[in-house]
Amino acid sequence: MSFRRALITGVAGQDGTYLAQLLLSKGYEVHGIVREAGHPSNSMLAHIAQLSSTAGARLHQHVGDIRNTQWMAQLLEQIMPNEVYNLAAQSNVATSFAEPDVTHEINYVAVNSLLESVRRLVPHARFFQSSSSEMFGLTPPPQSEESAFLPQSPYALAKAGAHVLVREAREEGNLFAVNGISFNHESPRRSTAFVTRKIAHGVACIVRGEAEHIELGNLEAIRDWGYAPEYVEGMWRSLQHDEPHDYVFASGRGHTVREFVQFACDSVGLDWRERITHDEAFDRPHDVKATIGDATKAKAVLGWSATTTAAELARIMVEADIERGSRHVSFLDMPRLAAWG
Ligand code: GDR
Repeated sequence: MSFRRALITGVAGQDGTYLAQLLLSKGYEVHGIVREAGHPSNSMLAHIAQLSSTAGARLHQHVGDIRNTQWMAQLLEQIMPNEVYNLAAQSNVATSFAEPDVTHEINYVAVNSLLESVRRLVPHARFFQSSSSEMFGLTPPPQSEESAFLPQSPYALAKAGAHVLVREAREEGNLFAVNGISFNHESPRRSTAFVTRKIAHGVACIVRGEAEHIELGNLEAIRDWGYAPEYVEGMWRSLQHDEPHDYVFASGRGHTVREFVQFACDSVGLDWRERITHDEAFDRPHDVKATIGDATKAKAVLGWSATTTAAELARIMVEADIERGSRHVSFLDMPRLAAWG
């Protein structure tokens, strides 16, 4: 296998850690950007580095902010990556209503600068942008690469803008640039700011007798939930193809938030009806009603498909939260992934 070097922005996040593990297992030298040295969110990376000393030696962390254009350019020149995965984002839709400017800076302006730097300094590098199903907003499911963007949040608006920049960089700037439009993808490495992990963590607390209920917002929203390690495989495959394209990564199955609660409760024999309460603090000014993806193209071109069902995902996440106990550490999902190191 020829030697490959990848740069991952947002490497300490859920997708970043899974992708780093995948690339290390394939022999890559992996450079990842983290925001702060020593931050608790970097603990999973440290753990990955310890899984195998040879793979760990190929994992390099760089501390900085992707909004710092000059620093990012210097880093690109220093690393000269063959592949760049832009996973860094203000990724919380609810937060974007409260912090639209920061969301715009990170999710749109910084992507523009990064594309410019890639074009100027490493034009042969392959570029992956983490696009989002939220961009479809009001467009009813099923949503594919051809569906219209009708964003309903500052988050979705910024992601849609970045998506267009990446497409232009491919079509007019001759970059090998790919948008991966991922639908919701979850794992025990999710933070509790997202509903699936909040539910899994809440169920584990109920099982331990530490809580009675889970307080949630909109239960009727329909999402297409898949298992994150499968989605980073799709990201990697999209950069190995002969030509750059945009792809939807999704399971093609939609469930309400209420159903996800039911799956999580069923996995430990709880009656979900007795376990949820509504708290309007978690309602959003606008909430996307339904996203269900059509990943036909990813299957046909990349041979990629999502296999883990939402019910299996809920069980995996609840089990991990029960195993973790009340320690709140983030060394999650390690038995399953030890083999990847
Ligand atoms: P989403 O994920 O906004 O779809 O974006 P999230 O898990 O935050 O919300 C999913 C749905 O659950 C409803 N909901 C709640 N959400 C949260 N976070 N907390 C609650 O208490 C709660 N109660 C109900 C929400 O209203 C929503 O309808 C995720 C992120 O990962 C994005 O970065 C990514 O782009 C998209 O998925 C695809």
